[in-house]
Amino acid sequence: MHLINCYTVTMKEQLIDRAIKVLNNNFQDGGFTIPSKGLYPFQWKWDSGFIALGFAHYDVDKAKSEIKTLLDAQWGNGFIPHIVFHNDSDTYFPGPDFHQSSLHPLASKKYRSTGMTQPPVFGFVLERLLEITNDEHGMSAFVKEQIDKVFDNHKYFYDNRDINNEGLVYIYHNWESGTDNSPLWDDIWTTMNPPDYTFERRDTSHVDASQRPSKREYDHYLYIIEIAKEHNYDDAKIAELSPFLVLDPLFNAVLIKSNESLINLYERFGGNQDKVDQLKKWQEKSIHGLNTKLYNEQLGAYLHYDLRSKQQLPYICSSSFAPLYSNAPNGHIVKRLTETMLEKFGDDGRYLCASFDPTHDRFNPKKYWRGPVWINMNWMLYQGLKKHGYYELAERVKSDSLELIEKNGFFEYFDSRKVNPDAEHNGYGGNNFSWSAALLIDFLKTE
Ligand code: 9WN
Repeated sequence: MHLINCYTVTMKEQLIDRAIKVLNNNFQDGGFTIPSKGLYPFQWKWDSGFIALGFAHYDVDKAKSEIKTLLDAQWGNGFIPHIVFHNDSDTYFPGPDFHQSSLHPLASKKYRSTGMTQPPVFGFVLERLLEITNDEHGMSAFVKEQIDKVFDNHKYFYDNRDINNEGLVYIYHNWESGTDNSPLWDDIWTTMNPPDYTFERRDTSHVDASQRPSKREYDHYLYIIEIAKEHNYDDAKIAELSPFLVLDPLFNAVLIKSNESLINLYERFGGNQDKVDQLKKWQEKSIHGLNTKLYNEQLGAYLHYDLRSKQQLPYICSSSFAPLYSNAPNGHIVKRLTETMLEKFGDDGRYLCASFDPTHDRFNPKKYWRGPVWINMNWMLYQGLKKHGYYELAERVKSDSLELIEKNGFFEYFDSRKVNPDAEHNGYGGNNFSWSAALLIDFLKTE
């Protein structure tokens, strides 16, 4: 039996109180929330979306502020950066002086940021805020105020990053995927030979190096940015020259899910028929693209597609199941995905859902996106499994997430092995991590 089923109301309340403390401690004077003190001292794009969902359950003003501060950094072309440097901090590398977003002519004049993005979560976040709120009137007004910025962000993606006109948008950096050092990228690193840069890592002064990417991996990460900077972050040049150019099933599934939400919201508010029509056109093409170019029937999973080598990358990871969160997969595909998840990731000795295939020799149970369980991925998988009627599996993903946090704390990621011979606890990376706290609140408050 999973631990969470034995929880009393008091135990749940205590967990929620602890989560609230984490979030409130990470909230900054500027009205935004950092993911984790020291390790991540700025505002991150997809973190912000998940964080807002936690706040929405107990402090609506903070939820709104989180979204506003992030969307306020949108560029003139609709682009939303992955880090907004509202403040100065020397505990993170690479910072604003390295990224130099101002090289792009349409970059925000108000905020320094990176010149790359992250999964477009804000469509579904706005819709979820309306599901959570007790103040439908006030929240509708807020969503109406913000929604066009999210639409413009989707337009940016379709106008600039769907280079084959197939409804699938590229990412040009592993940091855009959100799943930074996944073993998926190893094949791409072998096609590159970046300089051996000299720089001072900051992450490994907060977290044990065995849980973080290697120095050589960072060389690759910096090299791709140097190329983008040489071309002032111009999208067409990046599409032509970046050694990393990938169609990511997580990124595209989040875009599709957020399209769905934008359609629902615009239809609910009325007007904006032109935007609804446009979203529906994008959506049809994207779903077709996802199910043809990224789905692999033999492996029973969605895969990444490398636009440079023009082939699917044959690895299964938690992103392979992310389309469950959207309406894209049909009944047959949903069934295949759940079979693959159970067969490869779901034996009794494991918490769901490891970030990379535990049966593969590139799996590493402790290292960042090379194996550990991440709560934001589990939250999306839970929503998706529930929506497609796989209630038992959904409950397992949820109770595993809660048990991992309850036993270990609000860590950034967790070892999927139930009996872990390497450590006293299964929590790794940054502690007091904001989205682990925020999504625990959403899990427990919506029971
Ligand atoms: C680079 C903030 C971010 C998350 C990413 C996670 C990690 C950054 C890093 O932290 O990435 O963006 O420096 O390692 O991989 O998903 O948004 O929490």
